[in-house]
Amino acid sequence: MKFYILTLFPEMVMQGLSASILGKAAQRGAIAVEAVNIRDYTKDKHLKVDDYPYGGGAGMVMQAQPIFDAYQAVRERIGYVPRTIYLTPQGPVFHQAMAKAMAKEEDLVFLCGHYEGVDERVLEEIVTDYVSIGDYVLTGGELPAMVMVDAISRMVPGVLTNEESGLRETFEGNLLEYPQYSRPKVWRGKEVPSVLMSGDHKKIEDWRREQSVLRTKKYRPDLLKKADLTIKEKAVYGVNEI
Ligand code: 6GU
Repeated sequence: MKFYILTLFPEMVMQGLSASILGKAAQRGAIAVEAVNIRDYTKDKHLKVDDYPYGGGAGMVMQAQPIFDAYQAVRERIGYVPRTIYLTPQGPVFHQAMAKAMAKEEDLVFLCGHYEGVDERVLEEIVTDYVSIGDYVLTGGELPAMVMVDAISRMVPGVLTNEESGLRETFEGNLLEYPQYSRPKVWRGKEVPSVLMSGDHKKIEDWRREQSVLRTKKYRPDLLKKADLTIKEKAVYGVNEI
């Protein structure tokens, strides 16, 4: 999977995505990340990439030409019209199933906006998906792009080791993860739950499942409605059937 991130802040994106698991995955060639500097494509002699909005109002608007030319350079290089995501609070909210679906693409292009927005005409020309990462406003699309690249990369074969991908995951089955403990057995007077030291794998599995359901009920009751629960679990935990 190759990610192309069209941005005015290429260093920010590359720094954020070169550490830890994604950095190692890139070294192995499981993913590749390329930040494309929109400013490199401006035809303005002062390297300007924004201008005042027609009709007036606060702020500046990113102009169509540099963005379109940056996009075309990628498009010509890969030889087809790629899925192109514009990060905007006006899109549908990103979720795990979207990450999974996008991980199947060969290439993904992200357009990171700034200032008061992007000239609508270039969005109409190149964008295939409008995506938000949540109901709050950020100063630019870079952090959302990094969030999406992280979540999508984890779903690309070869990015996580066997052990990492074998972990039961939050949002698999719409349940939150159970609590984890490591040494020491007692820390600040707090003991590790004894069941985890019992060596009884069935009991441990049942306890973890119960903890997942209880946590989801407590912190994300909205998710619990969609969770894969057995009839018995629904009765025990008081989850209403439709
Ligand atoms: Cl994708 N972009 C910006 N600028 N703000 C956001 C967002 C995206 N998602 C939530 N807030």
